[in-house]
Amino acid sequence: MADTTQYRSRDKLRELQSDRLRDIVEYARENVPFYRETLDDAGISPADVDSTEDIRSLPFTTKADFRETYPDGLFAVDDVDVRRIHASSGTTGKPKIVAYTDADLELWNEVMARSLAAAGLDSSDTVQNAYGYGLFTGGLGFHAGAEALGATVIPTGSGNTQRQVELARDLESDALCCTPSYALYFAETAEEMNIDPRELPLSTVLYGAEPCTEPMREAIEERLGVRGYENYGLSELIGPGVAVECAAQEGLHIWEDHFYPEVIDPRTGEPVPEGEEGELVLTSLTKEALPVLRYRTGDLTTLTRKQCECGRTMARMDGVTGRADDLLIVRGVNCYPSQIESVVLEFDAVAPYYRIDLYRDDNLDRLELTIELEDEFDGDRDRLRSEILDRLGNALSFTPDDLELAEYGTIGRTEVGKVKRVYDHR
Ligand code: DLL
Repeated sequence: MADTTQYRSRDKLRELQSDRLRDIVEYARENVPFYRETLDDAGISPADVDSTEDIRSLPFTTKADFRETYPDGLFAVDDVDVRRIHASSGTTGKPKIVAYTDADLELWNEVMARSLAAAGLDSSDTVQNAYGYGLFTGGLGFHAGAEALGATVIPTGSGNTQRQVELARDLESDALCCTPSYALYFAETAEEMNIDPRELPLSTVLYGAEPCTEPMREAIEERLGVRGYENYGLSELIGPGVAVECAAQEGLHIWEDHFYPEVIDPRTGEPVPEGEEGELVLTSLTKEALPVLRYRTGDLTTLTRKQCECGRTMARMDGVTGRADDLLIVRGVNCYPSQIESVVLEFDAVAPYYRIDLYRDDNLDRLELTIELEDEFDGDRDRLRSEILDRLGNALSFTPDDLELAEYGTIGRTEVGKVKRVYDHR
């Protein structure tokens, strides 16, 4: 049956969201002592919440709240009703533990199946799932969603890349699900095996879990001969399947009937005008085991509610340019790793691999940028270096203290898990 939810009018959607918001605030207050306390402290009774407009009066939930209530202080159901646990390991401290009831798993399947369908897949497709299985939500999230769609799933998980290339060829995988950095690693591995990755049957890559700039997406599409569709999500809300690109590739549709989005100024907490960049805040409208109200994701993006050419009415977010805490402040100049990535990857001679090292010498910050050259590069390195430095200076008012042009293949590749490109030695 066709899913009409994604195409309903904004007015109808708002009505549904308002109903669900009222219910979830009441449900969270009744079942999670943490929410009873924070709502009471803010002087808010669920009866004050009439429509989505009122969401602004609710207090935020933060990563620190997950840490402080570790492991299960935010759960709203008894153990007997928890069917599955996942966890997301932050860079510091304890992992955030998240839980799902049967109904939550069904909801997850539904939004993942929708996400895969929006990216053009259907039950005739073979989906090779190279996201890690285990506590990470990527593996099981994509797996169950692809099954719910009726597709054939090959659960390779991450790693073992030579075998993955062989399987993609022999089992004629149509789609590969993986991080953007892994998609490139997969292409490189195929080349090393003397298999042209463009000749593989793959036509789609469903990438996510890490930032991916436009030039990085182009590199993936070009090297693998595929179309890339971005998927965004986070464990605290559900996992992958919060938002995904459709065929128009003009932003990621947020499945707003389940996840209510806002974008705020991370410094003031106030909403920013539509189209302006800020921190994404999400409220789960239907989750049972772990309802979250106004969760500060830390992810920076913009939001538009203009209708998409695909006909879906659900709001779209831009690809996440970075996290509020990824901001590099080097001698008073602010910039994000993704901005550096966008600039350097505009150069054809530069391969899509780089790293940023930060040091502090005599109380002064120093940033070293290492970028890889394409294998076939035999041009003038000094000239290329000064062109890149000029371009960085013009585009970002920023020049690294050191710019190393490394040989192709010298920067470590990430075969399992999320790529790390910034090393702060300070
Ligand atoms: O990474 C869920 C996921 C799996 C999404 C597979 C897409 C595909 P966590 O491990 O909890 O969950 O990490 C969530 O990863 O807050 C973002 O900072 C980042 N992230 C996720 N998707 C994207 C994306 C999964 N498309 C955190 N672009 C989020 C940029 C992303 N960053």
